[in-house]
Amino acid sequence: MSGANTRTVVWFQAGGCTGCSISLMNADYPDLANLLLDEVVPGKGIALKFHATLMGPTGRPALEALERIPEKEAGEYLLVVEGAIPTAAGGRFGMVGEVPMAQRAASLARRAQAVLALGTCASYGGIPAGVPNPAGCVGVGELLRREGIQVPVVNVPGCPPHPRWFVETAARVLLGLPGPEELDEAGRLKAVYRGLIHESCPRRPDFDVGRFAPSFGEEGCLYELGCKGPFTESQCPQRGWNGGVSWCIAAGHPCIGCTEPDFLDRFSPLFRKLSLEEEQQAYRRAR
Ligand code: FSX
Ligand code: SF4
Repeated sequence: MSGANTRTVVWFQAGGCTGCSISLMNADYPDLANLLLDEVVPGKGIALKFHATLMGPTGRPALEALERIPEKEAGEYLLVVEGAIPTAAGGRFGMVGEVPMAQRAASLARRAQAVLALGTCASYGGIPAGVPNPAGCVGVGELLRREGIQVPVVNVPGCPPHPRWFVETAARVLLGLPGPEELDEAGRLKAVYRGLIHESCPRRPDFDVGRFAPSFGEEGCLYELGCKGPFTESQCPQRGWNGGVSWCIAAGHPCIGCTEPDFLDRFSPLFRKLSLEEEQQAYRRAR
C-alpha cells in the first residue's frame, strides 16, 4: 500500500526478548506480508518505517531516520513499543544508540497519534519488572505518566501476545482511537481480551465436577497444578495458537496468566495452586 491511506508505524524495541515480534511473524491470517503490504481495514494500511529486527538498515543512518519521524510526521504516526522500559540510574540499563530507551520511548511517544504497548513487558513491566527489578523497568503507560505525556496508550499484553491481538487492536486504532469505554481497567481492548480463560476452557467440565489432573500429562482440570485460568482474561481458548493448532491448556500446560498486570510476580510460583483469596492478596501487594 502507498499514499494517503497508510499510517506510519514506528516499532520501538526496548527491554524484552523479541518474542512479541517473533509472534507477529507467525501471524497466519493475515500473515505478516499481508499486514504490511495490503489494507488492514478497508482503505487503510500501515507503513512500517522502523523495526530494528525486521529492517535492513542499521547503525547511525537507521537511528537518524528514526529521529526524523517525530519531526516530519508529528501527531500522525503510531508508536508500537515492545519490551519494558528501564528507568533506574537515568535509564542506563537499556540504551539504543547511546541514548537511554526511556528517553527515546518518551520522545517518540510525545508526538505520536497513539501508542500500542505490545506485550506484557511494554504494557505493565512484565518479567523484566519482576522483583527486585534492579533496572527499574516499567510499562510504557507508566513511563508516559511519569513524563506527563498525554498520548493515548492501548495495551496489547501477552508474553508473547497472540498475533491477532495485535492485528485487531491495530485495525481498531486505524479506524479511529478507541473510546475509554472500549478499554478494560488494564487498558486492553475489551473486544480482544474480554472473558476469563476459565469460562471457556475445554477442561471446565472437569473443574465443575472436581476432576483434577494429579500430574502433568493426565486428563482433568489443571487447577491443582497451578493453572491461573480463573484469574486471566484472554481469548486463547477461542482462538488457539500457531494457526489455531493448540494452546497452553490444550497442550497440557496450566495457564500462567501472561496477559495480566503484574505478571510474573503476581502468579509466582507458576506451578502452585493459587486460591482466589491468595490471588487477590498478591494483586493488592503488587499495586
Ligand atoms: Fe516481553 Fe516482548 Fe514476553 Fe518476550 O519483546 S511480553 S518477554 S514474550 O517478547 O516484551
Ligand atoms: Fe479453569 Fe485452568 Fe481448570 Fe481450565 S484447566 S477449567 S482454566 S482451572
